Amino acid sequence: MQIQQYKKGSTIAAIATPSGEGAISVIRISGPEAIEIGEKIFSGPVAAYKTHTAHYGEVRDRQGQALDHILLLVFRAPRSYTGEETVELHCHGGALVTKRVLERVLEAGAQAALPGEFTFQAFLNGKLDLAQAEAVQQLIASKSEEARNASSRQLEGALSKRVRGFQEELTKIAAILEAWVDFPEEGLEFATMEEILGELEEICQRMRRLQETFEDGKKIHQGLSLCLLGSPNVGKSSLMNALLGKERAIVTEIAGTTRDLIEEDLRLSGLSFKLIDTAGIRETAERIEQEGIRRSRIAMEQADLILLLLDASRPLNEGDRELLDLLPKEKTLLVWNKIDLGEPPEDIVWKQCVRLSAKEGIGLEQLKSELHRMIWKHGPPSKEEVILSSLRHFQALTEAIVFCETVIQGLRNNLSPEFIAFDMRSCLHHLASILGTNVSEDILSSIFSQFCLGK
Ligand SMILES: Nc1nc2c(ncn2[C@@H]2O[C@H](COP(=O)(O)OP(=O)(O)OP(=O)(O)O)[C@@H](O)[C@H]2O)c(=O)[nH]1
Ligand SMILES: [Mg+2]
Repeated sequence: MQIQQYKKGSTIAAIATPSGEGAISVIRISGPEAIEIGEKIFSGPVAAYKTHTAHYGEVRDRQGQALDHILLLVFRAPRSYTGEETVELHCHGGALVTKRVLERVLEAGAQAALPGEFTFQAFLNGKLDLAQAEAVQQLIASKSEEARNASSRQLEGALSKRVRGFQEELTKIAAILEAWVDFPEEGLEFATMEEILGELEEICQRMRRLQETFEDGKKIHQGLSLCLLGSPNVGKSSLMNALLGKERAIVTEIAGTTRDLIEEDLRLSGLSFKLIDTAGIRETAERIEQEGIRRSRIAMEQADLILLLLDASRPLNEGDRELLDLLPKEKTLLVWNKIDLGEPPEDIVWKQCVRLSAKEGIGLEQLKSELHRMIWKHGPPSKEEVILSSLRHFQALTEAIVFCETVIQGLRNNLSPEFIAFDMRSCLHHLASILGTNVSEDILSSIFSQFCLGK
């Protein structure tokens, strides 16, 4: 979808609730003619209603026949989500009823809204900046408590406020630099130069700290993949089932039971995980199993975290040792399984290690807390912290930092003021793009097209 398809200045309508049967469905109408359309289809005097009031009545077809008994809400511009005149119809939740009411609204003059079009109206009207608009969709798509919290903070404007803070401070410095361009012969006073450098260094440092939060942001918003790996029969599928709390994967005493990747969503300590069970890795001539093992190796490379399972009830075999050598230590947690049957050998040294029994459900809590420690090496972010969550913001901030550093270098090396002022403008330009003040239609299209219909 392209942003050009949005019908600027017209009145749009869509069903804002999910399809299917429910207690109520909400149809949203937004734009200059929303009130007029409300008048046409409703039994009461919509134009006379005060803003933020609710009214019970009938939606009527052209012949005056009642289509549904509804609650109509009025939000007069600019005090609405979109900043436009807005009418919401809360109808009975059947798919058919809702569809009929929407058809009536369209017949009365509204245009069918495209995905994200309401939020785009809000953005155009300055109700939300771009970072906040992006947070709307992120909030809706949140799969974990941490993601919900971070999106909600961004929607409230925490990130925007931080970015605006950088903008304000840098704009002051930019003004001094621009004046210098105009009157170069007067030069910059030594004291001013030192002050400017000091301030720039400090702002740059704060921007870098925000940039670093992107690592946490990715974990929070995209979740993490967690891959179970090991020789056949060590209990990978048993551990998957134990973590999920259901018999998802087939477990037997036969080595080579799992032959394909099995993926399931899992929520642990406020984060969302993709848990992947794999085929046990060993030398085999069996074709299906070979293919399964090939997939295990790919999953292993792509996983954010690996649980390497070893059987504590038997001595290590060659396959186990190969995996121990092969796996990247940083992202691998060593799991001694079947401790109900025996004690693990003591000569294996591994930084991150737990002992458990998948079958008896022993040690699962330790596994979870060890994972938590691996994920948040420096402790989890606090609820108040502003966390960068989108790649777009990360890239823009990175550019801004690079230009800020170039300005610092330029000042140190006595570069001509035009160049320095130019770099400063570029730095500000990239910061502004986070808030959406100067982004291209393509970028807007790619952001708003990810929205759901009716939002
Ligand atoms: N005693 C005991 N047996 C276990 C434990 N975990 C798994 N088992 C048994 O070990 C056997 C293999 O378990 P699976 O979970 O199928 O092992 P796997 O690693 O998925 O095996 P493949 O899919 O063949 O690679 C089964 O008989 C399980 O019941 C445990 O903690 N204690
Ligand atoms: Mg298995």
